[in-house]
Amino acid sequence: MQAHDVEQKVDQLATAAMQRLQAADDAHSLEEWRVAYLGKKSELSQILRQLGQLPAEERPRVGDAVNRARQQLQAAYAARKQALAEAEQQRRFADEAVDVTLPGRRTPRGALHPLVRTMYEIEEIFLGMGFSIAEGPEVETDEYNFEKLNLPKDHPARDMQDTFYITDTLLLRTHTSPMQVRTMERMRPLAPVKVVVPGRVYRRDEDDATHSHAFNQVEGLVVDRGVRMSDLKGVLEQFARAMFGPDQAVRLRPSFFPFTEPSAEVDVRCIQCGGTGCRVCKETGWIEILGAGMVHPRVLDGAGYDSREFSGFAFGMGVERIAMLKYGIEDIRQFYQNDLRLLRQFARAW
Ligand code: 2U9
Repeated sequence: MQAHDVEQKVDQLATAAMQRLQAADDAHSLEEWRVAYLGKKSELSQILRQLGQLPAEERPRVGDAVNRARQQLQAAYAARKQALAEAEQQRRFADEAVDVTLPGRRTPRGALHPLVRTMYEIEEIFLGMGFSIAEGPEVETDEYNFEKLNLPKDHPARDMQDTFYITDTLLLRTHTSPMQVRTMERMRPLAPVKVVVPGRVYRRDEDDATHSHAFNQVEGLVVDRGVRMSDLKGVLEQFARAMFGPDQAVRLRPSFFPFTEPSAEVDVRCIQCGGTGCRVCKETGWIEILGAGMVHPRVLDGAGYDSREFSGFAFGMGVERIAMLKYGIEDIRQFYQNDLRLLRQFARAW
């Protein structure tokens, strides 16, 4: 081969290589290009190895030409490599850009259901008066739910508390009172007994705006020597003021419950109108919030507290009713529908 031909071939190779370099647009194709044009098996390397076949006086010229071509390709390779690296970095900067001026995403925070909150508020008030809290099973025996509360079989007052039976003797409790009986039996002969029992209860009832077949109660019981009706009134007055405002007045109206004698229904001044008369209190100025009475001697004796030595008072309230009055909710069913439009109105820190 003539030196002239070799030089021409080197030129052609360099030109082709420079063109192909522009097509190498990632690290992989760039490496393939390097192996093809600058590698040990590249044509340039082969030409260099075959230099010895040329006449001695021509070798330096051809050698120079090959080296110049090599240097040109090496420089172009380095430049291309850096350009690709910079382009890749720019792409990643763009891809991974974070707009630190965007508003943050808030983590939604849960809150207590208004019924649970009301329950806690009620519990807190009685804890403040020295009561303990007890909870018991929702599935009860006929004996504890009825018999021990002076509601014998075929007593007409059982109609008021018709419930869901599981067997002849097992049922869903109609009030939390059975747990108060259990508390007395467990405490006996200690005194005083001062306990409130919150929990879910059941009645065989048609659901409407103010009734639900399952609802929540807080009941309370005090048993000691010398407990009087005035103690009942004082405790309930204290409760009404803590729950509905410091100026609250309470009123007791005679009533009947099988487990208390005497019995009373307890009213507070209307929360809506303050007593002048409105739709909420049906123009009476008073609103019923709970039932209460002196524990029936038969209930005391049945739980092991001799009614000649001990007396007591008890009360019961529907948590839904209290929450409806306090928060102005007009339909009891709204508590159970989990509609966030309602629940969010009560979503504040406890
Ligand atoms: C024992 C002795 C007596 C609990 C009482 C009431 C009056 C009462 C109702 C209020 C609204 C039920 O949720 S409601 O429908 N309760 O009127 N409850 S006295 O008397 C007891 C409890 C336990 C051992």
